[in-house]
Amino acid sequence: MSILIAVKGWNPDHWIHALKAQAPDRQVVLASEAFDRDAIRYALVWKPEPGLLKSLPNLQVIFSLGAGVDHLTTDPQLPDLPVVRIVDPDLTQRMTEWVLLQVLMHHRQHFHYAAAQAAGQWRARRQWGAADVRVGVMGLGVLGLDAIRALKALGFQLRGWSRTPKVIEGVQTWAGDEGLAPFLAATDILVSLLPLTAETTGLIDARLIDGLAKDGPLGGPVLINAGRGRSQVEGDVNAALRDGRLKGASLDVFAVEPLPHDSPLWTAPNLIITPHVAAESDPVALSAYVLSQIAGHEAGAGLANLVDRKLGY
Ligand code: NDP
Ligand code: OXD
Repeated sequence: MSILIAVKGWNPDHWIHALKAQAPDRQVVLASEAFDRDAIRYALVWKPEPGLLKSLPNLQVIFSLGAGVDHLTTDPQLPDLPVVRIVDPDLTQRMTEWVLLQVLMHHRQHFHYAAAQAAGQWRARRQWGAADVRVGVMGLGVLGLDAIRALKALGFQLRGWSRTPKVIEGVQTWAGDEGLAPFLAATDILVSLLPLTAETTGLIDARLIDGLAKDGPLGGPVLINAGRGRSQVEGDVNAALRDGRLKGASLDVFAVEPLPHDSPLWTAPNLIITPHVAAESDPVALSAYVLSQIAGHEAGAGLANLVDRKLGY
């Protein structure tokens, strides 16, 4: 009943150590080393080589080591097996920290004060209140709802948009294609926590940006994206930052990661770039999550947080 770890761009040793420390009786193997394919029952993966999972004849469950599963759904040979994604307080808390940090950077006029400091100037500006600012969250799932909970405590006006309708106390919500325009028109700071699917690919384009509210206290709309890079049209975001249609932006995710050296985004004004670190997958916390799911599965209790293969998230 071996566990296979296949991670790209992460240090696999951290995962193997965390799993072995918490489950010393389990055999844990790395995809980068020789292993017995017949023995693998569980695969813990982040961007596995296409075809790897198909080559494991006794595989029972695939665990995505991230909350997003587009790194799997793009594998045309993905076997028809349960795919479990990460839903864990540690990862959620990390994302909420990042969202709060970015919303506050723009709300509290970070770029103005950073420029003033660099020039050695004491340049106080009028500061509006959180209650004057409308923050709109796209994606009202595990991460979107927790970000809303924390933003609410700071006093922002809250808007939300999702695929299916939601009722959230203190939040004005819209759903689906027809709900997008009114949601955007009522949003000063847009936070995207959407999964990447066929429907969300390229969604954040010039048209969407131009639909955001222009009458808010910040002097123009702000885009914050920690969902997936392919949801944004990077040329459109870059152009909107340069011509002022976007007052600012914070991006953690990009169509190509690492962001290529020649991307114009590196020099776009009022843009904060972080290298896909908004909510890192912590090996210790997430090994505990995966092992408890395996224990439940083996006890016949079923699996939680299964991906809907038709919806793609
Ligand atoms: P969930 O599956 O819990 O929530 C997804 C939300 O997106 C749901 O509210 C869903 O609507 C909504 N949604 C999906 N498709 C559409 C659509 N076409 N139109 C409108 N709304 C849509 O996911 P999580 O909150 O756990 O994670 C969200 C994403 O965050 C991940 O998929 C991943 O891409 C990203 N992520 C990024 C990280 C980082 O470090 N940058 C770390 C972790 C995650 P409905 O409720 O109606 O189903
Ligand atoms: C995730 C991510 O999906 O790190 O968890 O992007």
